[in-house]
Amino acid sequence: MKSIEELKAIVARFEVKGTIREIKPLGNGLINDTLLVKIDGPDNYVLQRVNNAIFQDVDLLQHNIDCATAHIRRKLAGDPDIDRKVLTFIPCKDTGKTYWTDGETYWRVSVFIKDAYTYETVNPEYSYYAGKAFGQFEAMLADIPDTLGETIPDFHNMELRARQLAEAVAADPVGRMAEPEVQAILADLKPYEEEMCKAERLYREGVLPKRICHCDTKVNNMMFDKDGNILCVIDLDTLMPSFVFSDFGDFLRTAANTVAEDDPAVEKVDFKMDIFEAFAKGYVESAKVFLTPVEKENLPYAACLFPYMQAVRFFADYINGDTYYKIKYPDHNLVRTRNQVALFHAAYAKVPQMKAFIEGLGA
Ligand code: GN1
Ligand code: MG
Repeated sequence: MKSIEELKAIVARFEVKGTIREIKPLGNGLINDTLLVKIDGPDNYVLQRVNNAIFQDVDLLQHNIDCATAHIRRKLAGDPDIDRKVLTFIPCKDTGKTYWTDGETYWRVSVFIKDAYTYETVNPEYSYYAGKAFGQFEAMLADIPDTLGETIPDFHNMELRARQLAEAVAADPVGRMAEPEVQAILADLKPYEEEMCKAERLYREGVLPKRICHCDTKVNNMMFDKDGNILCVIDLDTLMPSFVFSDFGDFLRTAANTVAEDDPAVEKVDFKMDIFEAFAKGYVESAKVFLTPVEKENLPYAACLFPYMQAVRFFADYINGDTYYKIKYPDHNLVRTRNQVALFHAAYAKVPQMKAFIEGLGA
């Protein structure tokens, strides 16, 4: 990690206004490093080091973000609260681009949104608002004139994730395949693999579109105002063409779980139907302007796919020796895997109920 003086020098590369008072860690993302920059001036800022081992084309990534935020800004023109409803990235003094690199590390600065709150858990009322907000977010981006690229190619491609797990199992670089529990988890996941790859098949058949999605719709990536209204969606690195299942499924993966994604108490894991219903209602209300019947009828599948895919990703990282996700203790990825496997089973058992609810929402 850089020293405070080095961080200050990085911030000074950007067109920021005011004098820096303090720089301190912010949030708990698993990929990038995020810092709050307190300023004697009109705005505080967020400084982020973009993990370029994972996001290998930061120029493309910021291009996506610049296009998307500009497009949303055009749609919200005239809204007095526009600066809290869409992120503002600060250009770099030298290049005018919204990131700066020393050739090894990549940094960006955005305006810290005032009087906004993020949550790790939400009640049904907030889930309904979140559903509406993600539907609106996708609707606003549906007619973006620019071409956006995949910042992580095939990010939510379940076939690829299954292959990566199989490769990890075959390579077994740190000997974890010798653990009986690892073998048991593998056997537990395998029977569902083909079914979970359904989205890729529908895409090949030409009946499932890709749209610009957020692709990291964890609960804590939404900003609420003090009254519970959604201000904006943050963490836009994974904004890219994907299936709507990404945004629908990943929100529920975090919001409908009775516990956090890394809670070791797997017996407490359950899939909350009230959260599902509230979120689905809000989402379908705002997404119905573009949602096709195939997308809509597969929303319950999406609710299962994301715990499944996340289990596969955490599990592959555990087998690979923890090279991708930040971990806080040695078997953190195994604990996360157990949790997501339990969530997958809980959601899967509720598919008939979910289907009935979605059908009841009408056209
Ligand atoms: C990562 O960095 P963060 O916490 O927003 C990951 C997501 C996972 C999530 C699991 C680029 O997101 O896909 O769902 O962890 N992001 C990337 O908590 O892999
Ligand atoms: Mg995040």
